[in-house]
This record gives sequence, structure tokens and C-alpha cells, in this order.
Amino acid sequence: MSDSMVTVEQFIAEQEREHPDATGAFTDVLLQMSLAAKIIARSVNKAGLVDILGAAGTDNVHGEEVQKLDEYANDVIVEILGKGGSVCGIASEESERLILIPEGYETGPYVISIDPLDGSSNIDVNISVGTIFSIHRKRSTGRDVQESDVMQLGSEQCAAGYVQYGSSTMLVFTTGAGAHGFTLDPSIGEFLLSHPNMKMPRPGKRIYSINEGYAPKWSDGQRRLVERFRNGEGEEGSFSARYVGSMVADFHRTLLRGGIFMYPGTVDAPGGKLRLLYEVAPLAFVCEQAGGQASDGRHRVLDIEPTELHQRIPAFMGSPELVELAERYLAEG
Ligand code: P6P
Repeated sequence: MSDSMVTVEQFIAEQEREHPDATGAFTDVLLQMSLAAKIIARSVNKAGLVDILGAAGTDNVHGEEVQKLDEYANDVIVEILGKGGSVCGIASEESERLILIPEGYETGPYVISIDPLDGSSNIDVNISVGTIFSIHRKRSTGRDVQESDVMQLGSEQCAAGYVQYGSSTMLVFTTGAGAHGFTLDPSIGEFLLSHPNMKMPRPGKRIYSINEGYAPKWSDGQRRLVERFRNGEGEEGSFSARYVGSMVADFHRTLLRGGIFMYPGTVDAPGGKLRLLYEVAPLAFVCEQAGGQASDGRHRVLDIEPTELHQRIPAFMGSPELVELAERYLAEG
């Protein structure tokens, strides 16, 4: 049977068979995430047709206006994973505190951190948005899940991935055995293996991706780095600039074409904007599994010890030689 006829269920079942001691709980979490992705995709693709657009009128924990699709995506994932019996806690961009599993529902050995609908500010203008997820195994010994169970090193992730709701809906994830992409065939409601063992091309396209509107607030090193890219000064030659403003879209393009995606800190926000636990660390896991590199400008993202649930960090992800170049420029200050 050709790869294109492999569903995500078959693929995950095959991976589970390679782990004789597997209990199936891990498989269930991945399958529940793929089900949630299909349900969210249905609404995202119809967003313009139903009264689900526009601000829900409430603000999330970061004081940002919440779009109704944000809430909807969060509720779908919490409902499916919360009752799926395989997780014992959920950290979400949409919830200040860890979401516990309701009384009466079975819990499992995993915790999941999610950005239910990243790039939500682009929903109304029909630009790609995405869901990002990160799965860890519960580490605390007590019965109750602790925040420390989600605040683990990125290198301790059991799995991580994202869904891009774009021209097609794609699910990309890794369990540490390569990064694999599945494209949703809406006619049969199945994610089909379309991008087995994804590898970032090397040297890859010379694309730099950053919001240059913040240039006046960058460090001198960051400014000089972007000038090098913009002016084609280095031995890597000339670059194209691409910036969607939706992290999953910018990351996915970088994964497939190469280049570098950057969301640096600024003088008034040294930690940048992107969240470690449910945005940068999961994508960093996928990035490294595809042969890329992911840094906060100084350290490997997967080695960064989380200190709070919604902690922000700068992000530099893409072709290793470009991420290392960025680190050298930032070190010069
Ligand atoms: P800016 C979307 O709101 C998001 O969280 C990411 O998806 C995206 O990379 C970033 O913010 C865009 O932020 O400041 O460039 O608009």
C-alpha cells in the first residue's frame, strides 16, 4: 500500500506496535488531538459562513481580545482530551490556571499544553491559523496533577505538533522518531500521510521571516542581522522576506522551504511575544526532528527550564546555519 493511503490512525498504531510495553494511552492522546483538529477545521473552514467570527467580547488571560473561534477550539480540545481518559491536566493559552479533569472522568499519565488557535488575529482576514500541542508524561508522584507536570523541559516532550488550517488542513507531529505530515482529505474525513519523515532542505531557500515593524526596538545585533539578510551582504547571498504573522504558517513554510523564522525580544518586551510551553517548545521539537535548529537567541529551546505557565521567550527557528548566525549576531549585542 502506498504511503498516501496511510491514515494517521494506521501510522500511530504502527508506531505503537514498535513499543511492546505501550499501554495505548499515548496513542489515544494523539488520536484525540487529530479528532479535535478535524472538528476545529470544520468550523474554521466555515468561519465566514456562520456567526462565529468576531470578538467574543471577552479578553483572555493576556488581555487580548478573544475571538469566538479561540474559545471554540479550546472547548473542543478540552472536551475531547478531558474525557478521553489519557490526560490528567491541560495547560492552555486560554486558561490562566491548569485545567483539571472533571470529577468522575478517568485520567491518564499524560499532560498536554495547547495553543488552541494560534494566529487568531488573522481569522477575520482568512489567513492560515493553527493549533499547537505539546505532550509530557506526568512526573509528580501525588494523585493530583501539578503545574510542574507541564513545566518540564522541551527535551522531555513525548510528542509535539501542530495543525495548520490553511489551503488544506495539515497535521504535523513528532514522537521523537522524525517529523511526519498528514493532510486532511475532507471527502473521507481522514488525515492521510502526505509528508513522511519531513526534513528541512539544506541549505534551503534564503528566506527570513520577522516583523520588521519592530526594528526600532531591536537590539543592535538583531538589526545588523536583518540588514545582512535584507542587503544580501553575507556569503549566503540574497534573501526573500516572508512574514504571515501567523506562527504556524511561518513555521510550516520554514520547515518545508528552509530559512529562518524569528520573533526576537525588544527593548520593551525582552522575552518577545511567543509562549514557551505551548508555542515555541513544541515547534522546536518538530524543527529539530526535521533537521532544523531552535533557539531563544542564546540557548537551545529544548534545554530551557520553564519557570511559569505562560512564560514568553524569543524564538529563532529554521536552518541550523542561519540560527547559529543569529546567535552570533545577538552575542555581539
Ligand atoms: P506580531 C499570532 O497572534 C501570534 O501569536 C503568532 O502566531 C505570530 O507569529 C505572532 O503572534 C505575530 O505577532 O507582533 O508580528 O503581529
